[in-house]
Amino acid sequence: MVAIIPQPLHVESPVGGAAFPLEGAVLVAGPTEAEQRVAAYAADLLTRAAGTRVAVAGSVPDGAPSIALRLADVAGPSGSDSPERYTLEVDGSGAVLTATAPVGLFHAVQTLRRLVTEGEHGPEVSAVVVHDAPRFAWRGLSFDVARNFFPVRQIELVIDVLASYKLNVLHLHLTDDQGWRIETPSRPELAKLASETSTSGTAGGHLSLADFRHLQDYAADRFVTIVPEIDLPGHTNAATSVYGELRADGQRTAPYEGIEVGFSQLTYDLPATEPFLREVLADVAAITDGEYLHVGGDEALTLGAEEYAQFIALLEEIVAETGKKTITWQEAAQAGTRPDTLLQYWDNRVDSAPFLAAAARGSRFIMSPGNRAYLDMKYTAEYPLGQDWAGLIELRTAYDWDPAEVIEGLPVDQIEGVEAAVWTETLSTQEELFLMLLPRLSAVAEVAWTAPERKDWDDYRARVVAEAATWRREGLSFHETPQVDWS
Ligand code: TNX
Repeated sequence: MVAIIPQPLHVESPVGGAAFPLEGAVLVAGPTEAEQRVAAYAADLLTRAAGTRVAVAGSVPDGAPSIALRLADVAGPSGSDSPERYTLEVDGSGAVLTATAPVGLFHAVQTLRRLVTEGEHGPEVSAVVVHDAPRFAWRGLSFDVARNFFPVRQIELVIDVLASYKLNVLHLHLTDDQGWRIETPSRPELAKLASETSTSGTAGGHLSLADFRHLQDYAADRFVTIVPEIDLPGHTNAATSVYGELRADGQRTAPYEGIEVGFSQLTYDLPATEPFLREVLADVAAITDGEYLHVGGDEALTLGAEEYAQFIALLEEIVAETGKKTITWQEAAQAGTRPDTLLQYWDNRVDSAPFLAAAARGSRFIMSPGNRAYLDMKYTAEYPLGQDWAGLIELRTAYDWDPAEVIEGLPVDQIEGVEAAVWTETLSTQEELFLMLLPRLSAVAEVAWTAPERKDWDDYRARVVAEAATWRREGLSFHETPQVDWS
């Protein structure tokens, strides 16, 4: 069985097609730095998957099987013009991976890795032809490192998993009531004084500028873009615990280690507020490679509609002045966001009229419906980790949905893509984090990548079994849901 996740657009397994052995196989790639980097990544990935060394070479020794990476103008399957499209052809002599851009080669490598099986005479790759391209351009995970901090190595592991499922955005929720997790040079007190708290009572922490630089490079090597979120004007207790001048009463708030939401806010009319926003957002923009800054906008429950709208307009103006584009959570739609502000949909309990109105103004959406994509929801009522306000999310629930059907009447071409989200009020260790992410993140990845007519629960359920071997090998925990026969 060809067990690729996410399911490609076209897969053909020629009847009686021969496999090629990985023992003695060499990788060859075009001369550009990008191709050579993908080849080096492929060598490492295939070596780990096969348990035998697969190395990059300048040329192929006579008769040796080869894995060739080529940049060439491949026609997209079903007319796709996605720059991420790729073709993978495997026969008895080796594999040819073709793409118009390095990112397509990278995706082809991830597909190839899943074709490695243990044959009679060692690891091999079976004959197949794959033509593939994504449904949505934006495929990500929102990761809350504010309620509990997760150190650089654990964020790297998350990036590796994203890349393996062809997800291309890591949205880092860097600030919240419980902590400020990013160094901001204009306001060094924030990370210094407000990062030692967390909901688990554990040490806390923050990313230094060097950490953030490193993570962006690590992600870029895997064709993942980091989107930083500074959550404003609610979810701001960490900031007000440092600066009393951000409060109407001038008093610093107490550090917060609970899991309530919606109680904290900035105050628009205070003299300290706008300089704070400008300095912090300029700092974050200056260190961000990607084109987007996420400014939150969720659950500012203590703010009146008018003051909230003033904040959203100011945040959009400031972000635009830094040269970046704005993302907000869905609530900002009510404030009348600019058409080029991306809106992230999450709370499926509310009326969709404001989103349809925003869509009519030209807004585009990232779909993160809480009842499908919130991977901090429990699998079942008895599951020890997670929350349940958006519902219980067993694997099938995370799999069986179509982003185009979440907001009735929203034109599908205004859906930029899909993000899963993992909030971490109840999660503080690597083990807990991955129990919630896996296997569900692979399901949401298929929602984001795979054409709806190519999705099938029973087929996915059979394919996901093979992932467990990789997770075990990489030391990643996962929830052995009874919806899958893992044996
Ligand atoms: C809602 S989703 C929140 C987060 C919480 C999450 C817990 C969103 C934009 N706001 O602040 O962490 O629920 O599930």
